[in-house]
Amino acid sequence: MDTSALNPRAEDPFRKALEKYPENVDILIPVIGRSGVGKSEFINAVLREEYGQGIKSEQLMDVQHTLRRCTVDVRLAELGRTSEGRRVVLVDTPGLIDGLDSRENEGLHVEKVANWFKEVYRTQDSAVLGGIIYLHNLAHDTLHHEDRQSLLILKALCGVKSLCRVVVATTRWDTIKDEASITWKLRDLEEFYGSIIKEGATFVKENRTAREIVAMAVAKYTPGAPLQIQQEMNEKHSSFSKTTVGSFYREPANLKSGFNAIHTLTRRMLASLFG
Ligand SMILES: Nc1nc2c(ncn2[C@@H]2O[C@H](COP(=O)(O)OP(=O)(O)O)[C@@H](O)[C@H]2O)c(=O)[nH]1
Ligand SMILES: [Mg+2]
Repeated sequence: MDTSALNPRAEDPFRKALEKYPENVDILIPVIGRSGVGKSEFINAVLREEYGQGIKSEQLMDVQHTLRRCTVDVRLAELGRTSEGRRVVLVDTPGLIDGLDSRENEGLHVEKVANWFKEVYRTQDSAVLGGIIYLHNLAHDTLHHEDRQSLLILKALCGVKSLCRVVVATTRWDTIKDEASITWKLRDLEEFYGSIIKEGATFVKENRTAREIVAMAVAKYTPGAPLQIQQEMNEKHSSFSKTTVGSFYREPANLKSGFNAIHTLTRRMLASLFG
């Protein structure tokens, strides 16, 4: 991949966001969410914006063309390095939940994401974690069980204190022609993600470019604040199954009870909307 200097323009939202980071460092921006939500496509959109349509297909992330998940491993997509040696690296991840997989398989994919966060903790000098982009499919007409479970997994990975690092953005704006429908959907989603927005997560309400969303995540620099999964795996040396998120797969009841709490919240929200 062409790694020529990124050198953002003066008005570029990247410029200010990048300046907060130490020089000569990779800024890692993981893109996470449910399987099929458009994580790989989102990263490809950034790569195309950055390098133009001439980008080679092997430089792009694999995009899912069937109902089954296709991103099964963590994969990195590097943007160019600035003259100060800062480089944004987007991280494509396996879906947190697919809905078609067995619970055991779902757990294995989340474990890969958890292990990646564990690795990042160990490479703090050369690479630092920026914000986390969490994607939601705007084209869905209803909130699914998997959306609630995926949100629980996000919360368990981050922990309450690190939810402020999350940028929630939506995909598939191009498939919805009706402006009013977009407004309604966004309003409902803002309520759905209210519990993390309250903790400082950003919910992107406008149709922003993928690159602008990455800049928002880069701006979420919180040095020296490990995620809950890093505290558990790196600092307490817990195995994945002993972590908060790992316990969802060890004891399915944990995910169910968490899910029930969100379900009650959603019911209350709907009751307040529709009486
Ligand atoms: N129309 C449209 N299709 C999208 C968008 N984002 C993703 N897709 C399609 O949705 C499918 C799943 O996308 P993918 O990036 O593989 O999802 P991932 O599992 O989250 O990585 C692919 O067929 C994509 O082309 C979008 O914003 N608009
Ligand atoms: Mg993918």
